[in-house]
Amino acid sequence: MRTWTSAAVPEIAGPGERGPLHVYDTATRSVRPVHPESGHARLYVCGITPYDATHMGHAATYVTFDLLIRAWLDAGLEVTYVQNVTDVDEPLLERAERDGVEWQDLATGQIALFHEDMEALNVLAPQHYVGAIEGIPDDVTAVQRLLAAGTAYSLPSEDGTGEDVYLDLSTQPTFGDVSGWTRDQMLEVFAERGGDPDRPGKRDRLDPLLWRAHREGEPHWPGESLGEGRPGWHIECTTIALRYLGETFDIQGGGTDLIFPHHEMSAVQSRALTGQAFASAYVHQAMVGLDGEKMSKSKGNLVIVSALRRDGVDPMAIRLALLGQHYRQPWDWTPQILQDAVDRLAAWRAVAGGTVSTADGTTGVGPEASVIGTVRAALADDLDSPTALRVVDEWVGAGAPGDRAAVGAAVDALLGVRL
Ligand code: 5CA
Ligand code: ZN
Repeated sequence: MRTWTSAAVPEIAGPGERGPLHVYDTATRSVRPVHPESGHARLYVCGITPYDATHMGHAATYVTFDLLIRAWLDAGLEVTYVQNVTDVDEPLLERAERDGVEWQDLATGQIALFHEDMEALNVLAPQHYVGAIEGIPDDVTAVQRLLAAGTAYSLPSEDGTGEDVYLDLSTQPTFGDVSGWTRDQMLEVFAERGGDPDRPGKRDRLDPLLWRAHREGEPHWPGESLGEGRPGWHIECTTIALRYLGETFDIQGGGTDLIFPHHEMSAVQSRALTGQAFASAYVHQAMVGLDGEKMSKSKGNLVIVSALRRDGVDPMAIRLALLGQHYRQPWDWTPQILQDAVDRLAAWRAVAGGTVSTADGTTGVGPEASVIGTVRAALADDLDSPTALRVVDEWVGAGAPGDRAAVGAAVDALLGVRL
C-alpha cells in the first residue's frame, strides 16, 4: 500500500561523541541501549484500524516512534521502518455496518485522512506501509506451517462448513515473556481486546485465533488448504514483520494497550514459526486519555487531529503538545496543554533564524552547540522530550544566543518541529 510523504530531515552538525539511544523495554522491564552494531536499525510499529479519525492517543504513539527514528538517524544509523494498517477486522466491519457504508470505503477514506495527519505532524513515513489484506497469502502459508508442525489445531466453525485455526500455547514456553503478566491478568483483558476465551473446544482459553473460517456475510479470501476465511488479528503483524524486517528485529512498538494480547501473541506466533526471538525490545506509549478515561474510538471520547487542524490549530503546536509529555507517563489531553504549546511555538518562532553574536563574538562552536548537545542527550535518555523542550525554552529565554539557524535545524531534525 502507498505510504505518506516524509519531509526532509535537515543535516545538523554533531558536537562530538554521544551515547547510544536508551529506551524502556517492556519485556525486560528495564531501560536498555538500542543501537544495533550492524548500523542498520529495524522498527515495526502497529498501525491504525481505519474506522475513525486519528485522535491524540494515536498521534502520541506515532510521534513517539518518530522521535525514536530521528534519534537513530542522528546517530548515523540506517533505519528500516514498517507499519501495518488493519484494513479488515471486527471493529471496522462493525462500524461500516452501523453507518451503512462499505467497509472498504470506510477504510480507504480513513487511511487517506491518517496520512494527511501524519504529514501535517511531520511524522516520517515508514518505508513499508502494509495492509492486512495484502499480507493474507503470507498468513495462509504461516498458518499451514504451524498446523503441519503440530503447534496449531483446527476447530469446526459453528455451522460445520469450515474450520477455525488456533495456536496451541502449551507448545510455546516463551508465552508470557513480552508482558510478564500473570494468567489472571491476561484473562481479565483477553475478551475485551478481541480474544475469545469462551469458545468451546479451545485447548486453552487464551489460545489465539490464527484463521477464521468464512461465515455468511463476512469478507473472505482463499486460504488454500485452510479453506475460505480471513486471518486473525495477531498473525497479520507477525507475518508483515517477518517479511519486511526478517526473523529478528530491534523494536516492536505501539501503545501500552497492545502489550497483551497483541504483542505477546505476535511474538509467540513468530517464535513458533522461526524458533527465534521476534523483537529485541518492546517499546510502548502510555495511554492518552480525556477526562480520566482512555481516549478510544470505541468509547468516542476523542480529540481528533484533523478536527483541530480544520479549526486552524497549527499542527506544529499539536506536535509540541504531544512532545511536552513523556511517552511512559499516561496523561489526559486538556485545552490548556494545547494553549501552552501554541505559546511555546510562538516564543520559539519569534527567535528563529539568523545568528546572534555572543559576548565574545564566537559563532559555530558557541551556545548553540551546547543546546543541541543537551537536547540530544535528553532524547538519548529514554526519549525525554519534556526535558528537551525545556532546554530549548531556556535558550530562548536567555535571548537565543549564537547560531539560531543551527538550533532551528536541530529542533526540526531531532524533534520534528518546523519553526
Ligand atoms: N491496528 C491495531 C494495531 S495492529 C490497532 O491497535 N489500531 S488502533 O487504531 O486501535 O490504534 C493504533 C495505535 O494507536 C496503536 O499502536 C495503539 O496502541 C495506539 N493507541 C490507541 N489508543 C491510544 C491512546 N488512547 N493513547 C495512546 N496510544 C493509543
Ligand atoms: Zn499490530
